[in-house]
Amino acid sequence: MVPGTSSAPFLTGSAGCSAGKGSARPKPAARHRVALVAGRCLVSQADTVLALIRARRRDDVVELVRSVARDASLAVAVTLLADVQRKVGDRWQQNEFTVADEHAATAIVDLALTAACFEAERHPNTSEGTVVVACAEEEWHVMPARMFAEQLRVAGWEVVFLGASTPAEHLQRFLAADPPTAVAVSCTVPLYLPGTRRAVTASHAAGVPVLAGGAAFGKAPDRAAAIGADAWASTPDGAITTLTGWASNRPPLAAPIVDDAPALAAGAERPPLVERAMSTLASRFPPLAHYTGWQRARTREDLDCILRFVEASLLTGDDSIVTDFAPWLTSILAARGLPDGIVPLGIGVLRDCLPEGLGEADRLLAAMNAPN
Ligand code: B12
Repeated sequence: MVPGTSSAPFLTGSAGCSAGKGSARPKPAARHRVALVAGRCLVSQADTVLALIRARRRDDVVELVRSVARDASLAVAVTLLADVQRKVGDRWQQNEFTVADEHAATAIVDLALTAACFEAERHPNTSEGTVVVACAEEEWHVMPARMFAEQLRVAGWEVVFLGASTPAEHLQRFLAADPPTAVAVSCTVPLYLPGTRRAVTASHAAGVPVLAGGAAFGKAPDRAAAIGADAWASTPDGAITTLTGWASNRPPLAAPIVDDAPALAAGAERPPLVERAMSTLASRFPPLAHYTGWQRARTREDLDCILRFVEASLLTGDDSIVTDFAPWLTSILAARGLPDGIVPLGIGVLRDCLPEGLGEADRLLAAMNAPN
């Protein structure tokens, strides 16, 4: 699908295999004592940390972040590390960082976060309660969940951290065995909101209320309410207010506001739909005929990804999931040299192949394709 390139996966799958156009490692800067500045502008500090990471100065990163936690707070250190991670994500999106660059950066950020946690002063345990923090099924963005979990711990809560992608059934058994005050479910990418909804249902089956958070929920409580979460928070302070209330007064468990039947129906149609779309794409996009098996598999995955964003939108009743997705996808593809019309072409093919009865999915695909 990409004229003039040999590796030509179609949509987002291209991101995972690109060489990365600006991935050359900068020359190590002259060794200098890292400025330990709690009050300094975090944006420039994030640039400093990123430069240190690129120069493979792991220990300097750890020392800098520890000092921020010591001199300011864990919250300030987390804000700094989150800024760094966003920059890493932006560079990956722009095809300047490979996945390997991202992994190398995240590994150092992980270590720095651990060091900051040991440095930060922990409030004496107020015995308010225990919170289990988990990522939704299929969600592998552990770092955001951990950033949140560690701040909760420092605030005096007992935290049990389950890490990445926890299957809903296993979460339910875990919670039922020793019910905590609450479970905090983290979801970073809207693709994993269906798994988050299953986590909510499983937690409720164990009688435990759910606090939802993470970038996939956007900036308002609506998506969390749609999938039945009992509360949503975007900051540790907001979370603590809710959790403190729950510790003294367990809330009645909420029910989802949006019916999941349309999303499930669309999900059931997805595999045959993707196959039909691959055939149609072959007739509308001749280079597909020359794709390798690997490239065809990536193309299939990418069509699947578009449909999963549509399902997430159906599940939450929130069109902004698809309207935000389209420009993101376009920027990913543009950075990898794909032609301008590639996103509308893929979406148009999916629309033409939709079976009867998926009118809402069709409407969302049209919204995805509408010019901003
Ligand atoms: C590192 C990383 C990965 C790593 C994660 C490793 C790890 N240990 O976490 C790996 C390699 C696994 C990965 C994979 C993918 N990634 Co990624 N990843 C990132 C990256 C660069 C950093 C993540 C991070 O550390 N964030 C830390 C901070 C920045 O996150 P935060 O949301 O602000 O977190 C705070 C709050 O949300 C809150 N919070 C979090 N959870 C909770 C929970 C509760 C209850 C509460 C109250 C608060 C709360 O507290 C946090 C701290 O303050 C992000 C970039 C980004 N902007 O986040 C991309 C990013 C999230 N990834 C992205 C994508 C697309 C993917 C993949 C789909 C790529 C692919 N084609 O395979 C896969 C999905 C894998 C999966 N199944 O989950 C996109 C998502 C875009 C979108 N439209 O949503 C991003 C934004 C990159 C980009 N700029 O395009 N990724």
